[in-house]
Amino acid sequence: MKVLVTGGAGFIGSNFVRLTLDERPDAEVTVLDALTYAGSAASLPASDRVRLVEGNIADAEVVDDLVREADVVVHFAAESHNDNSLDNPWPFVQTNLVGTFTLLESVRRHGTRFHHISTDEVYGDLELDDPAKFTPDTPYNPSSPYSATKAGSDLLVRAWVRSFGVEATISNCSNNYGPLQHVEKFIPRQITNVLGGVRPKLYGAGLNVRDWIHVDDHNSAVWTIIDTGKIGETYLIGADGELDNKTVIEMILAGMGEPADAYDHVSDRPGHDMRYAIDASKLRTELGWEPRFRDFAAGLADTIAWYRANEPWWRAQKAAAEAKYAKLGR
Ligand code: NAD
Ligand code: TDX
Repeated sequence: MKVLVTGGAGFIGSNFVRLTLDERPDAEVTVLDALTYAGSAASLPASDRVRLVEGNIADAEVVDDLVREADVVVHFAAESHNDNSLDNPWPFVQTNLVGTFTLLESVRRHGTRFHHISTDEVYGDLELDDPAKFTPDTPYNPSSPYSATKAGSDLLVRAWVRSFGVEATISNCSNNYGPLQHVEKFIPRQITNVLGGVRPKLYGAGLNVRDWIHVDDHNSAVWTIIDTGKIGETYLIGADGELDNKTVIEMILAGMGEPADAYDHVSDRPGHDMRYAIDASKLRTELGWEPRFRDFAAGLADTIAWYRANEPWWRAQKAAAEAKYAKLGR
């Protein structure tokens, strides 16, 4: 099976490539990745079953050559960070919308199976005391330029399925954690701060809730959907991992041997979504998927250990990421 993975040099994509090599002996992987600030060839495993092509998903010629030879396209590539989208939305429009459009036109031409990776943020946010969770029927209501462009990309996929018969599925997942995540994101930012003797930074009061899932659980669900999902359907991926940000920072500090209050409150993110929560019952009941990582504290301890052991991987990103935050006052 020839698998084309867009964005495979980023956090979730590179973990997807690893999982695929481990669990799919018949798979050969081509990664198409622009190697932006968020992507790194060093995140990919060395294997003669993996080929990295440096290129842009909005480049129709490059895309078409690779789609022509693929059995399935798994589309992770995106501009993925909310804070960056609030600072400069243009790359989000270009990659998330134009890039997804370019891929859709190519899979349409070649009749190739397509799986689109998206986010729970397309649904906006929930109140802290709302008993509801997001379901596939929740109306789209994105808050940031990032989530608006992801919402738009989902709608493009739906239109290409309905109007052109493209064989696509969509998944919307909650917040991922695990190894190889860029240090701009919440958990790795705080771990690498502590490793560098800097206090973690909590936005606002830190009451915002995220629904954490281990990256390998996200990726095992993606394979379940590719194998057994129904064309045209949307599946929500989550593992019932709701925690507020203050609790997560305290867990990181405790896990690293620091006092639980050794962090700073910084200014809040504009338009900051309060709570995300996923109801994954469609994926569980219709496709029989179950998460394997059910203990967040244990998964977090492994993630801390990974960043401790892999400073050469993250050190180069850290200064640039913190310089961006300094400009934003966060
Ligand atoms: P990431 O920023 O770590 O990786 C994105 C990758 O895409 C990078 O390797 C980057 O170089 C590449 N890329 C960016 N623009 C490109 C372009 N124009 N052409 C080719 N490659 C390009 O992101 P991530 O956290 O791994 O997220 C992957 C996908 O999963 C995204 O679609 C994101 O919206 C979605 N998602 C992420 C989360 C999360 O918690 N991180 C949760 C749900 C969904
Ligand atoms: O230093 C920080 N302090 C802080 O309190 C950072 C970087 C973040 N936060 C807060 C903001 C959020 O409430 O932590 C929470 C998580 O922040 P991010 O890691 O930036 O993630 P989020 O904005 O929730 O979006 C993530 O999950 C959904 C991914 O970045 C998206 O790509 C995915 O779609």
